Amino acid sequence: MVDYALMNQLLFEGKHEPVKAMTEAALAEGRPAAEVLDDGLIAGMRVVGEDFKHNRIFVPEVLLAARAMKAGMAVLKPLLTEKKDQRTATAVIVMGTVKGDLHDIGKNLVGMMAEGAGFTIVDLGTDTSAERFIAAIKQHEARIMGMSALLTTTMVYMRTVVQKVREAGLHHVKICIGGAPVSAEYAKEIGADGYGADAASAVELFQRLLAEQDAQAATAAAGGSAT
Ligand code: B1M
Repeated sequence: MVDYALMNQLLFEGKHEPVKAMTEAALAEGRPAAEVLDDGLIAGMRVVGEDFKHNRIFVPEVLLAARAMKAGMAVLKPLLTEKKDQRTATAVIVMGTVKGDLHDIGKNLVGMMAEGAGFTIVDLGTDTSAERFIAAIKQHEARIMGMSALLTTTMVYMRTVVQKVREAGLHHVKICIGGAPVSAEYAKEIGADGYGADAASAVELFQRLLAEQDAQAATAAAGGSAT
């Protein structure tokens, strides 16, 4: 039986092949993908974060741990992205990590889970400027935009993106933010429509905002005002 504590340790040590094999083995044992993700992978990465913070490990070790995390995520991806809800299938979400920021593990997870919930994801990757977000929203007629930031130095750029998206006349697009240093309060402060603490709550947020958008469109079509 797969031992999650050992899996966490192997992830910490950056052993990507064993982490991949243990992810496969856990699924073969019938463990749910969400459990393998939370207890096998994310829990290991949490320890990496703590040790990084206290200078017990450094960027090279973190890079190896990130590679191991991604190896496990690649195994889980088909299960997490398997479409479970067709009602949201036409809704496009443009996602990206903001300018100056290269962290993409959390953003990728949110994208996978949202895809599993039926959304179509346009992933702009990392280091994404406001201009790239705006161009992608227009090109793909996105209804939602998701921004991720993991650094206190890059989260401030989210405010710029919100401003520029609104200045571009894209008032109907719902803007969501997430990432370790941000919060619901910060989302409100910068004029975003919502904050997701983790991938599951981000997907719930997307679904709620989509329903709100549909209700607003219906009210507008009926010639009323959304009060
Ligand atoms: Co970086 N790093 N890092 N790092 N790194 C942090 C963020 C840090 C907190 C570590 C620490 O000190 N404890 C710290 C930031 C401190 C701060 O800003 N105050 C830090 C630092 C300092 C740095 C560098 C500056 C280090 C250096 O070079 N000296 C550098 C910056 C590079 C850059 O971006 N320009 C750097 C580099 C790196 C690596 C490249 C080595 C690597 C990233 C690899 C990659 O992503 N491809 C890395 C990693 C792995 C981390 C930690 C250890 C782990 C992040 C992670 O993947 N977590 C991180 C420590 C930490 O976060 N405590 C750290 C797992 C992931 C599942 O969680 O990303 O939080 P998370 O995503 C969650 C939620 O936040 C939410 O849902 C996800 C799933 O549950 N969510 C969203 C995320 N995005 C969302 C978007 C949404 C909704 C929800 O949209 C709507």
